[in-house]
Amino acid sequence: MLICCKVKIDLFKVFFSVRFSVMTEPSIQTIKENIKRIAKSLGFSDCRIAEARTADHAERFREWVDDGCAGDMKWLERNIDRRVSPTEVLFGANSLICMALNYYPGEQSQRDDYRIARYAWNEDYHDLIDDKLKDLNIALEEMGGSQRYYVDTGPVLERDFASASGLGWNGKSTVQIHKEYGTWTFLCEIITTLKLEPDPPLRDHCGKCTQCIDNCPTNAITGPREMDARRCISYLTIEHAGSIPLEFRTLIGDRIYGCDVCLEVCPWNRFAKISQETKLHAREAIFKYQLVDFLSLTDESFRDLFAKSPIKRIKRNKFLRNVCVALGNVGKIEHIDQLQKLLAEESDQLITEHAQWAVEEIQRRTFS
Ligand code: B12
Ligand code: SF4
Ligand code: SF4
Repeated sequence: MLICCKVKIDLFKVFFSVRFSVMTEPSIQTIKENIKRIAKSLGFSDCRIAEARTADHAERFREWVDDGCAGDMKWLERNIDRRVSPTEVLFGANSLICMALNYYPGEQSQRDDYRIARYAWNEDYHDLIDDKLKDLNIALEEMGGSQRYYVDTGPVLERDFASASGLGWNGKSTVQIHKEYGTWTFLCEIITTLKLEPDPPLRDHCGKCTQCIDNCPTNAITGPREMDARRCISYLTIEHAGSIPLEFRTLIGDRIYGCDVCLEVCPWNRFAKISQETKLHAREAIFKYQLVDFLSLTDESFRDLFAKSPIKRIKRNKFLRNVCVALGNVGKIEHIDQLQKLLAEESDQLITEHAQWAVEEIQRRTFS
């Protein structure tokens, strides 16, 4: 288990004070404060408590799935009852400890020929946060609780419970906004049998702003707090398995993995702070690549370059599919040779179909 020395000492102090307080029957309030202190010492940016009851917007979620908005993400259709109800996930659950981690890696290091969503500039947050949750779980066991913990790894409607706990509010983009860290937070939670006093929710602070809706390149935000995932560039470049529908290819622009537009335009990011997690700052080796260089990645060099990165999850063929779409949109005539080379040597049809499209688009833009 990787806990740095300072955190270890802090945890020891807190464990000791919890043990001591358990002997003297601590109040619910003291336990809650101790949990928040441990969460802070583990590097979480904020930690708040929600009651383990059915999610406030459970019905909306069911309708969203029924309307087909989840597209290929069939896993969202499974376990709906569990996703909206923590007591279905953990028998005897009383509370959710909801946490946010600031991942903002700054404005630097994005190249001018392609864009990668900031959350994927370096290591996979699932692994990084899972380690922290493991440590917090040990502390909670010491306090007598049984737990299940997730960071987008289980059936939990994370934004709904984050809203209920007052971590932030659901912006019109559907992204959860934290007053201090803006949109740049990962969410995670521990469902526990410990009965903790819930924190009050925040009110909505979007006001009259509609920046995210107005600027979404594909009109995926169909109304305030409504999104059709099938239109979202994040879905199209990460989750969608097959060919990218023609109607979206040009709109994707130079985005090769995820999309940050509705986050970048949000005024609540004016005071965003750089994350303390250096493993989430831009990985130099990735951003050394020019867009066209990615075409020469083999399975092996793809795995090496994106080791421990979330990008590794989409595998080489979906990644090169995305690179070809971006080249079709921003590539130059001198890139056609590399695309032709790929067309001659590549056997994966998903890649060749998009490479052919890229060649035609570059020619069309250059000669029309
Ligand atoms: C599926 C999914 C996606 C899909 C669909 C996104 C969507 N908006 O539904 C796609 C692939 C498009 C996607 C994209 C992104 N995702 Co995503 N995604 C998820 C996942 C796995 C499930 C979300 C889900 O259930 N969607 C279905 C809709 C209906 O649910 P929902 O947005 O959660 O909305 C409910 C709540 O918002 C609730 N609600 C809560 N409070 C309030 C308040 C009011 C007043 C109302 C009316 C409703 C409401 O009502 C809704 C209906 O139940 C979650 C992890 C998880 N387990 O929850 C991560 C998660 C939402 N994603 C995350 C991230 C970082 C992103 C991206 C920013 C990545 C990127 N840069 O490319 C984009 C953002 C795009 C966007 N505008 O949402 C983070 C969001 C963190 C945050 N601060 O909000 C999460 C929480 C993962 C994590 N653990 O950190 N994602
Ligand atoms: S991530 Fe991009 S495509 Fe998806 S809703 Fe936000 S702005 Fe639109
Ligand atoms: S851009 Fe404006 S409307 Fe959209 S989430 Fe941010 S504050 Fe709310």
